[in-house]
Amino acid sequence: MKNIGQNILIVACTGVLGCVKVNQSQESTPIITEVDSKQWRIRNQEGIGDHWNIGELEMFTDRSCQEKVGAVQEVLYSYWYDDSPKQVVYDGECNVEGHANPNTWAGGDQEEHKRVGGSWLGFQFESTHNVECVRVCQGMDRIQWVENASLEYFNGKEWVVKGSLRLQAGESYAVVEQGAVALTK
Ligand SMILES: [Ca+2]
Repeated sequence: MKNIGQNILIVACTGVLGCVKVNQSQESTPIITEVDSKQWRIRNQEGIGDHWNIGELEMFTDRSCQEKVGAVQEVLYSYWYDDSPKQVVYDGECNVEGHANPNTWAGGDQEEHKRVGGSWLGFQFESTHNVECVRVCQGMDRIQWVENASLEYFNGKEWVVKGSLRLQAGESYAVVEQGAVALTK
């Protein structure tokens, strides 16, 4: 975790988005944004060789990755390759088998899904949260997992990038970091 130095608390309000609290560091970066949203997703920030495979996705409201967000209302995804039940991505089983296994999510393998930003997986929760960390159980085959992803939330109008995530093959935890997201739509 980066030292954010001495912080200045800024509360910015707009009619559409409500109030967003921003801890702005006097050391230039990072800027940690607190935002409450029901809808969160992770999105690939590098090209994918095949389908992105995720067997479990968890989100946490703290940067120690202890306070897990529960009460999933709906699974959000760019594409769902096979007939796996949507619950497989939040059933507590850290499936890393990949290859469109029945107990994993597999995104699309067409070019539009393999390009940067072309695949995403997330949740709509029953209540709003501020996500700071994710646990992801990805496939182990290098063409089915990504190292660089973004964490995004829906603000009522559009998806907004909160920051970047650095993931690993199989199971990994990642705390959101600011910047370093080169989103190509
Ligand atoms: Ca699972």
